[in-house]
Amino acid sequence: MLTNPLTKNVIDQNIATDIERYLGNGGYQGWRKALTMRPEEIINQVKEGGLRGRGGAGFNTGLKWSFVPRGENAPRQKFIVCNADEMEPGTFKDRLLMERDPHLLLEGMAIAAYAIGASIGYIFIRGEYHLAAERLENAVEEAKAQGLLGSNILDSKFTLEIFIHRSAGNYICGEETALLNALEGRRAIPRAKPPFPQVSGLWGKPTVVNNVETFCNVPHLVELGVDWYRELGRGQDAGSKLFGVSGKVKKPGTWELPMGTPIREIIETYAGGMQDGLELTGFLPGGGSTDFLGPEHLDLPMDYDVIGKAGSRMGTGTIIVLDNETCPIGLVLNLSQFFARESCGWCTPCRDGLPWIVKILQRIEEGAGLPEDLDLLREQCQHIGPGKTFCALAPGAAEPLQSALKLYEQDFIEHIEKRCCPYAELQSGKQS
Ligand code: L3W
Repeated sequence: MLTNPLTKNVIDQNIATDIERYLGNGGYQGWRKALTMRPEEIINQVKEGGLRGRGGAGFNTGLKWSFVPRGENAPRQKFIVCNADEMEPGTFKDRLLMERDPHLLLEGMAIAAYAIGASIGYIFIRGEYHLAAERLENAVEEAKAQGLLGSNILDSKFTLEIFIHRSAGNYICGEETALLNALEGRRAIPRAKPPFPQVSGLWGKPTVVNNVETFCNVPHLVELGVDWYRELGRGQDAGSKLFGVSGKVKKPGTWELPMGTPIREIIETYAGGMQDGLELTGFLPGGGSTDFLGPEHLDLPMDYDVIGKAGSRMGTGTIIVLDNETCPIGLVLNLSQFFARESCGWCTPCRDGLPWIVKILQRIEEGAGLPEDLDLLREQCQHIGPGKTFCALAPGAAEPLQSALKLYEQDFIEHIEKRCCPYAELQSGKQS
């Protein structure tokens, strides 16, 4: 059985950057099969397969597609859009898929476009991802030359043109409605939801936006079926997932593993465990905008709802580990600086709240913190939390901070009482 459907080309180093190799590996079979199916059948299969959005939110993909209006009264023009603006701190999974298996993404997008009735697709790609963008551009030309994209695809009368759009660069462009504004040439600020893009998206037309990895799951799910796909998962969730680990582990990296793989197994077996002499004190399970979990959570399976119930989010599934020699306040400061810089500035709590948080964290880290700073930070987390801002950027930024204030409270207190960063002392002691 094919156990690593997404990364068979990546893991085996059998990189399928050209269409001949991709076809040789069984590529575009899902697309050929999809063209023999009715669009509703495909949507149901993806829904029942249990594929959930791999960009961070975990929304059911088939359900999302089913919201696109159909029938005579629906707008004729619809769009399919790939969110390839991978900028979440600690997240490096979509780049690998695009660089090493660009046709897999195109195939997934083509199936999605056919299912929702879109004739135009855009891949909105992070500006720094030059190699991925070049390989995708080349892949589009190759697929067109083989009649797999373009007009009257494989004599089906279905037409799809896919364009690669390089981002001018801003984290907020990864928010789906800001991304649509950027594609339209407007200022990249989020739009109010509802209406959701599936109903009113690009230029007001029905639009489905999915993450790179989400699209890459679709060809195999359609080709091999619901049961096969569901059985790939080890826990509650279906399919496989690219999990990553960064931080002071022996072998940081990205691996395709079954959904529901325990966190301990990912860190110890695949990432080789902590570097010698270091202990894990906590981790962010899915990128920089998730809540810290402690060592007592290491045996949890990586499933969306399980991690949610534990008080965090699986997010992008890319774990950032923290060790006993790295300052948790320094880490949260670094993340907060990123989120403050990347705020689009549209709403006040995010625009003004994040720089204020940075200032407070900075003075604590530099040994100038005040005892009342902890309450001030907790209050700020409330002001930028869910429902207080226009989009998920600021609530996401609050997650590592609010959880660090619980898990690492003693560290905050020590910084303030000792008027220094004890971890900096530790490092300088080691060097002398
Ligand atoms: C119709 C409803 N559609 C939700 C759709 C919605 C969207 C998807 C998820 O943020 C998170 C964020 C980051 N009717 C719907 C509906 N939808 N309810 O479902 O929606 P939502 O609002 O749950 O999330 P979001 O605003 O898309 C995504 C977090 O992911 N994240 C960020 C990752 C960043 C990258 C990157 O760098 N590219 O991946 C990581 O954790 O913080 O919380 O399509 O339309 N009632």
